[in-house]
Amino acid sequence: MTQLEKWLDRFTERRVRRAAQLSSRRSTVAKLGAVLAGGAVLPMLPFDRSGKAYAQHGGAASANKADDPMACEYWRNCALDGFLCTCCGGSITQCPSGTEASKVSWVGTCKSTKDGKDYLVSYNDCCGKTACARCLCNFNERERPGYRMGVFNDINWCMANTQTMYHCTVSVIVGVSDAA
Ligand code: ABN
Repeated sequence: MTQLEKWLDRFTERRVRRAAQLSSRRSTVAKLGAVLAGGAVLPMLPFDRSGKAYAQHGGAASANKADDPMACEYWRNCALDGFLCTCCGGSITQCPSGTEASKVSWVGTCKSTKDGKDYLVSYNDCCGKTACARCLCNFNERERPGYRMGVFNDINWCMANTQTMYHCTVSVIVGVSDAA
């Protein structure tokens, strides 16, 4: 199964589960159970470090990709899980037309290849169209499981928007570390 197929599987599963929960009178009990079970089990689960390992894998070619906004390896994408908006008719910071930025987001801290500084990057999902399905990327530097929501990337952040359909993800710099 390709990475894209796996991602679409997870995406579809989540939507179906969510629809089922919303339509069931037992959803409150189910949610409570999920929270209790999740609280007990999640801390025991291993972190997925595969994206990081993949990021560290390349040589000269990946150095060039680190400066290419249309490549998964672009330096700002160090904690991005989703489709790059640069491949979907948008830009690094602009959602494609017909979509709007998610009202909530997750953040990552990525080292710039230009000046070596650490930047705080806000990843906003773009919402309102079906999944773009181009340039699927999954990097997880400093990413944490769902109980640390602000640094959790494996969720559809369009959930707080009126249009909840996920299309792609932009990465916006919101801060810089002045540590040397
Ligand atoms: N935050 C990107 C994303 C969207 C939908 C499902 C998983 C991950």
